Amino acid sequence: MKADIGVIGLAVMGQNLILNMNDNGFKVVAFNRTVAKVDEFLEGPAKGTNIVGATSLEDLVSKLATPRKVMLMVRAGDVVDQFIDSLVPLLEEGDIIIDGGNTNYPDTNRRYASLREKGIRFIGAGVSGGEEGARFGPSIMPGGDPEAWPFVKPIFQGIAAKTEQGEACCDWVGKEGAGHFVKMVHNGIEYGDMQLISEAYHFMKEGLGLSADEMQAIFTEWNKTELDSYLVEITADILGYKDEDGEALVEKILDTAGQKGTGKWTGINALDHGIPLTLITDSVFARCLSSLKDQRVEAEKAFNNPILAIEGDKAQWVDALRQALLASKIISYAQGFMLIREASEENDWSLNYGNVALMWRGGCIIRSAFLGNIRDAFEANPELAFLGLDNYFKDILQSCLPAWRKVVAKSFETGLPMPCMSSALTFLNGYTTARLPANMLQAQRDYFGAHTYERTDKPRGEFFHTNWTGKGGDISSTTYDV
Ligand code: NBP
Repeated sequence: MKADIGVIGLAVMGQNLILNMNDNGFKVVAFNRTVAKVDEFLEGPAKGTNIVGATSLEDLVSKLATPRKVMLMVRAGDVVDQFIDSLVPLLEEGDIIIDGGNTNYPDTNRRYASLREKGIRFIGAGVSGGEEGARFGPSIMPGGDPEAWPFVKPIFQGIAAKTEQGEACCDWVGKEGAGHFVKMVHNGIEYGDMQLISEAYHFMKEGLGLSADEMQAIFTEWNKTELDSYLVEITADILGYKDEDGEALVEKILDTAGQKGTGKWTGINALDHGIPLTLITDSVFARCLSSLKDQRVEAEKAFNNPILAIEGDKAQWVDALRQALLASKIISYAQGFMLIREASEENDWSLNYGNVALMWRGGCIIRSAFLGNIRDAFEANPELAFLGLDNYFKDILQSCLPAWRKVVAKSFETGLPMPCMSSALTFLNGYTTARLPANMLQAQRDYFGAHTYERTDKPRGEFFHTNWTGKGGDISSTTYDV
C-alpha cells in the first residue's frame, strides 16, 4: 500500500508530527538529509509503527500515493528552496508540497507563485505547539493553493489539537502565504503575552516583594479566571521549580532574552501596513533592551535609582495587576487582529477571523480560554474592526480600566519598567479619543514643508496650505515627506 504523505526532516518537529500522523491512521514515509537519522528513527521512536523510511528523494516519491503529498519540516530559508528544487523534477502535475516550517510569508508567496506555474500545488502551513504539540495535537495554519486543501485536510485536521467541543484547531486560512502570515502574527502575540506575564511577575517580585511560592499560587489562581491559558499555567510551574539548593531556578536565569525573528517580522509588517501594533512591537524592543545586559548594569550604577517598594494592601495590588494583565492582553489581541484584517484586505485573502481564533484555541503556545471569546466576537460580527468594541471585551476593558491605570501609574512612580502594559493603556487612551493632537503635527508639517492640512470646518478631502511666516510661498509640497 502506498503512503498517504511523505515527511522530510527528522528533527524534533518532523519526528513528532510523523508519530502523530501514524497514531491517527495515516501511512507516512520519512526522509532526512542525513539519511542515517531515518534508520535511527525507524529503530527508535518509530519502531513497531506503520512508518516507513526512504533512502533518497526518489525512493520517497516512489512510495507515495497520488496526488503525492510531501511535507517539509526542515530549517526555514534556503533549505526549503533546495528541497523544492530537488523535488519538482520527481513530481507530477497536481502533486502537493507543504512547507510546515517557520517561514516568512513573502517566501511562501514566492514559492506558491513559482510552483503554480509548474503545476505543483503548494501549501505553506504554520505549525505551533512545539514538541508536545507536534506529537499530540498542534495548531496548524495552512494557506496556499486552495485546490490542495481537500487532499491535506483529513491528515491535518486528524492530527491537530481539538477544542473541548471536538473542533480541530486547523482550518484553511487563505491563499498564497496567508497561513504563514497568520502564524507570524501568532508568534508576535506570543511575544506580547510572554512580556505581559513577565511584567506582572516583575511588579509582584520587585514592587510587592512577593516570593516565588507566593507568585506561583497567584498565577495558579489567575489560571482559573479569564486568564486561563497555557502561558499562565507554565509560569506557575516555572515559579514552583526549585534548583538543587531549594531556591527558585528562575531567579538564577540570566535576564537576557533571545529571539528568532518572528516577533520582529510582525512588528516590521505592522509598520509596513501602518497598523499601530504597539504592544507586540514593544515586546520585541523589551527583548532587545534585555540583551543590553552589560550596559544596563553600568547604567544602574550611574543613575542609582532603585525600584521603590509598592506600599499598600498586597492582595488589592495583586487583583489590580490581574486586571491590568487581562486588559493589556485584550489590547494585544485586538491589535494583532487589526494587522490580520489589514493584510487580508490588502492581499484579498478573505480571512475568517473567527476561524483564526479557533485555530489558536488549542495546541499552540498562545492557547487560552479567552480565544473562544474572540471567536464568538468575530462570529457575531465578522467585520469587527477593533476587538475591544465587542460587548464582552468592552465590558472587561471598562471594568478593568481604573485598576489598570493605577498599576501603570504606580509602575512609573516607582521606576518599575512596564513597557507593554503601559503601551496597551496608551493605545486604548488614544483609540478612544476622538480628537488627538495630530492637528498640531499637521500644522508643523505644513509650516516647514508645505504639506497642507484638512480643516475641521470644511469637508474631508479639501486641502489647505498657510503661509505661516509670511515669507514662504503659496506652493504646497507633493514630494517632500516627513
Ligand atoms: P530544525 O529547524 O532544527 O531543522 C532541522 C532539519 O533541517 C533537519 O532535518 C536537518 O537535516 C535539516 N537541515 C538543516 Br538544519 N540544514 C539543512 C541543509 N542545508 N540541507 C538539508 N537539510 C537541512 O528542526 P525543527 O526544530 O524540527 O523545526 C522544523 C521547522 O519547524 C523549522 O522551520 C522550525 O522553525 C519550525 N518550528 C519549530 C518548532 C520547535 O518548537 N522546534 C515549533 C514550530 C515550528 P539534518 O538532520 O541532516 O541536519
